[in-house]
Amino acid sequence: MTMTDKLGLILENRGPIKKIGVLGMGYVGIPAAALFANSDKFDHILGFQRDSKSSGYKIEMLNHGESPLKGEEPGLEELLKKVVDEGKFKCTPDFSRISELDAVTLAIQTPFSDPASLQPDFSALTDGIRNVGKYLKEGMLVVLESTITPGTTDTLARQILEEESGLTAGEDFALAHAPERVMVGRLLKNIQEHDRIVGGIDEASTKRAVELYSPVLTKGKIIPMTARAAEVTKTAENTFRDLQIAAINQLALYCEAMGINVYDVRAGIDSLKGEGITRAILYPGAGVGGHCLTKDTYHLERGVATSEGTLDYPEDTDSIFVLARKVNDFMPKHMYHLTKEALKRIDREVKGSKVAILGWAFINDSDDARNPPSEPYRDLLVNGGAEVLVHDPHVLNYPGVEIIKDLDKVVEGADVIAIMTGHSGYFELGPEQLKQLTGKENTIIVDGRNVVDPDTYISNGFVYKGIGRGDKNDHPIV
Ligand code: SAJ
Repeated sequence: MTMTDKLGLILENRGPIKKIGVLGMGYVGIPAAALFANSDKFDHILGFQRDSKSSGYKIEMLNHGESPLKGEEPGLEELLKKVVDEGKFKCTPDFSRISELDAVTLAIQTPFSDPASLQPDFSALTDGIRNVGKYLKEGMLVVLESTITPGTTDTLARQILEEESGLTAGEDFALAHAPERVMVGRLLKNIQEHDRIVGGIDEASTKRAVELYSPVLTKGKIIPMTARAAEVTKTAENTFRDLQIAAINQLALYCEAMGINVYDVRAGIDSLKGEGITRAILYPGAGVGGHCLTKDTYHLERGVATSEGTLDYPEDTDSIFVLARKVNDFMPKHMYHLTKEALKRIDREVKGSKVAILGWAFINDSDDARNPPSEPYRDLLVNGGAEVLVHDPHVLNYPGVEIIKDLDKVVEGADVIAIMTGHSGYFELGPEQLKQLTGKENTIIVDGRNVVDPDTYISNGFVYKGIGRGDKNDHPIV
């Protein structure tokens, strides 16, 4: 009897999955746990959260049916209240209760401590896996939902779980990777409607993981594959998105140098419809932030660097994926260069100027400020001797940076207004209103998200700079 047959038998004898645990009560774990609890296929869901100083507060909030996630998450608050009131979901710091469960998922952050040396910081993930290993029982399923370096499920995770439990993966317990594909602001919708990649270390593990995720999908379908293929799928889909953004950012820089409007070019390219995704063209901007695109390339790079096989790749040639990272990481610096050039046009310099940054969140209409492109831009200005104030309608606070809600206070007396995030409210702003606040004859506006109409601002005496707007960036100053 093969290992997987033995596991298949154990899982069959154990019966259908009824009790599930979710480790990591964050943007991925909380909606996932709520949807598991809302399914009549499952009896009871435990959310595991360490009772730490920084995030222990989540336990009580969740057990009152309240979402600790900031920002708008349609349907989540109601669903949490429902499943808590029904007694189907409970949050606990007691990891020993893992032993009473049929399946456990881990949705824990996997940042990179040093992208250059491709060193990820797996400390939180490893702690979580070790906690599961301690209470792992025969016939249980363990699923990693975090985005991880290809190979992690079948090496690091397997080793720790076997070490802690004394059991064998693929023989005594099932192990799989089912990467999250959620975006803030639509967490529940994404989990239910996106297809779900599910990859086990063996067939029995894949089959068991398919049983776990099928009930929560509405429009999405399950796409089964091996654990490593699932790891590559996730890291590669974000790497491809980052590459697509880098391509349009590079084109935007070219358009500036050639004195043309990147949005004309984009509309032109975009007109060649059909025949698949390759013709999809994204949007240039002030940078790429967030917890995903900024690191998943390095997970993919580390995956191939640590794989057993030999990579056949042109000699002395950088990975285009890493180059894409460098182009996207350059965009906040480009915003700084545009700001300097604009100040020079009115015989001013960064030193002593007052800059109003509009937008700290990494993405529009969200409070998510993980790896915000605004931060390197602000650092360059502050190091250059500018006084910088930051406005964001959604972000509550950020270490070392005062986030001001009063836009007038931020723009008042400013020499430069820099738009770093495309929040909807900024599209409502007008040149007269802003000019009144700055009180300047020639206020500078640097648009990093194509929010304002250059001509409207230029005709009101603004000095305009926009990413990709080579057709306007050297306009005559009115
Ligand atoms: N951005 C641009 N131009 C664009 C699109 C985005 O400059 O055309 C910038 C955004 O301003 C932001 C950053 O890129 O700073 C990331 O934006 P995003 O829309 O990719 O948002 P994420 O990182 O939250 O979501 C991505 C998504 N991945 C893919 O679409 C392949 C999402 O589906 C994933 O679930 C998520 O990563 C994740 O958690 O991995």
